[in-house]
Amino acid sequence: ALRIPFIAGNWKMFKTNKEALEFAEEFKKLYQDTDVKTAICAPFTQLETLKKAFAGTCIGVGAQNMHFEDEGAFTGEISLPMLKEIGVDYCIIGHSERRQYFAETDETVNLKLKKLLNESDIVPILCVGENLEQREAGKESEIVENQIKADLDGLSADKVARMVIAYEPIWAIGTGKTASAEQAGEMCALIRRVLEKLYDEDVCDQVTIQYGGSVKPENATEIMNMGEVDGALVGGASLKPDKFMGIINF
Ligand code: G2H
Repeated sequence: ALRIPFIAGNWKMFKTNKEALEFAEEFKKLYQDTDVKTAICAPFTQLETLKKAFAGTCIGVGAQNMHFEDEGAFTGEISLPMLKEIGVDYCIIGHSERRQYFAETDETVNLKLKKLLNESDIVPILCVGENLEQREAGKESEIVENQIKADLDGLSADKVARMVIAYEPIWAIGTGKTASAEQAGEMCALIRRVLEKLYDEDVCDQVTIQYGGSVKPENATEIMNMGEVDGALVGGASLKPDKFMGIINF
């Protein structure tokens, strides 16, 4: 395969530091002899704990959000220099829950991507995807294409090539409803075609494209076997080491 499979966990707002450490100790023992890359995207308070716990392993650590300014009067926010100091490897940008509940827009997503890619080696995991109404109206391709265009606006090809993009249909998130493997494959293929149109074949070959939305050990194989799906962004099923390993060993 051209790209190494990449399965990332998104813990959302789960686990205390103590619980994160317990997970890490168990997960380290399980994650061996695999060619699949992995990372845990955790709440800010657990990032340092996880970086220390995973030191000397290939297990990456990611944040779930970041502000686009270096510092300022932005109560409750975390900046790139703060993440850099901890040494995080990844940062989720534009997750649908941030777009839905915290007023994230394509514009702020774009500013955050520019900040990350132009000023650090942290790999963004950009989330895109349509909601149920848009899917039922047959507008999913148009919606996702427009999101990608707006989110990547002004970014150079060499920067985009380093990114991970996760296709997460909003109607399949935490609902137990999974997109069919075909739907996941089709949309990941569409994202790659959009990248080829915007940049070139080289860039589009390098970008890792994940599917996200109710991925579990039971459906991981089918989804991962779809041509253009390089990985998965896993919420609920990433909270338990053995379950998450079941997906990594798809
Ligand atoms: C989608 C996904 C992780 P879950 O949000 O980003 O969560 O696997 O729980 O549907």
